[in-house]
Amino acid sequence: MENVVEREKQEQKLEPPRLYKVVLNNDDYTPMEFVVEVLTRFFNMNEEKATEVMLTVHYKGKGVCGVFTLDIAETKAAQVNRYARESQHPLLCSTEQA
Ligand code: NFA
Repeated sequence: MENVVEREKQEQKLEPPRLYKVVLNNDDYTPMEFVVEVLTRFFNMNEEKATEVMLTVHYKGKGVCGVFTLDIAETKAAQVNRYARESQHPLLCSTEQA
């Protein structure tokens, strides 16, 4: 009982974690099909959603893949950039505070 009171006091002090967008940037060379594969593989999108986000990036210059806490956002961006470089595409993934 006392524990619950202490925990509730503690919870009231906590700020929500800051959130970061993982952003894909357009370029002229990465194949559309590769971008769709990245979005399905790293962001668990279905083909339809991945195609929609890919086209947003293609036509508007950038697009949001997801919103995460800092560690997860930076890890996802690094994984995408490593995979793109391994595949010899210039695709760039970055993070921005949400
Ligand atoms: N603009 C690229 C092309 O025409 C496709 C692309 C989309 C690249 C989204 C990067 C991000 N092949």
